[in-house]
Amino acid sequence: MTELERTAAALEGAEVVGIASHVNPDGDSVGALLALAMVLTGAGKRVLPCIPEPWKYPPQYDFLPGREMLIAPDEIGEQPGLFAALDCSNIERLGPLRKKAEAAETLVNIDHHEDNTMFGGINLVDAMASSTSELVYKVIRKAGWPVSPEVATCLYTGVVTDTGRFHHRNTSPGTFVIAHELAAAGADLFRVVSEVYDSQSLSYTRLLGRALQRVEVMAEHEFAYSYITQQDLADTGATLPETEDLIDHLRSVRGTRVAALFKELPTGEVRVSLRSRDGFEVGPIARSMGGGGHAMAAGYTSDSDIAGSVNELVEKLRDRRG
Ligand SMILES: [Mn+2]
Repeated sequence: MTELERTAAALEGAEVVGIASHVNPDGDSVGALLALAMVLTGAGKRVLPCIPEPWKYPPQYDFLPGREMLIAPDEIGEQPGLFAALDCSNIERLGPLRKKAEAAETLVNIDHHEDNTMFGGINLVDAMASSTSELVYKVIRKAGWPVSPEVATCLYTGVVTDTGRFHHRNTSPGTFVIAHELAAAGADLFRVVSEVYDSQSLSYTRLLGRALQRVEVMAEHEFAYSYITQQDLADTGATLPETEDLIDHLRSVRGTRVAALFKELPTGEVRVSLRSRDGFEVGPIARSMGGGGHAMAAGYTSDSDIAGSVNELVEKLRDRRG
């Protein structure tokens, strides 16, 4: 039996299913979560879908169908027999939901991060997949459950956002096959791009302006970076979850291969988002700093302030060049 068959069979046999995205959820984890929650509910299961910190739901995904099904982690009264972790490279990514996940009879790990720790009893992990939403789509098809237009819209959102609109290296011919099938199933293609990409808030637009104004390039490291402080958020009214795609503006600076965005957290720590291209891998750097992610899109959290974290990263870039 393949892991895909095992995953489909486990879900088919389950009665009560907990499902969770990772902390600081993105479009892929939210899309996969809502799609699986709707499909399993349709299949007659009792479904407990959660994001670990409900107040961190990214507002650009408010339009997604199924959102009203989400419950808060402390509202999970019963222990689900099966727990599905979506888009989590390790079990810590479940935050406060880790205990429920570990206590489940069957823990299913559905993910596409190359550094996945295989923490599940069933590990449907494929680093070649564009997104976790793609893997969830395959599970749904394997089990023979119907893909409604609402489910297709959620999964399409995951594919579109994790590939950067079919733009990043994880885009393959198979990605377009799945996009085609989701479009044919009735995914609302225009709504997805218009809600996710063409409807930024005025506050975020102003924050973006600040971040772009501050971009610095260190030519010797082919490195572009910028930063956002808590003061910037207070001044503009923007929130951190809105800044998920801001780094793509930094990655496109000509002559650079590595981009970083330093975001000051309310705790004073700094969240460092990394992107790279043309064969440069930032995944190993993020892991060496206690973080994780993909080869060319990764991140970590630093205890230093913004200036200190810039220096830390420059040291890492220097090491890598020898
Ligand atoms: Mn993903």
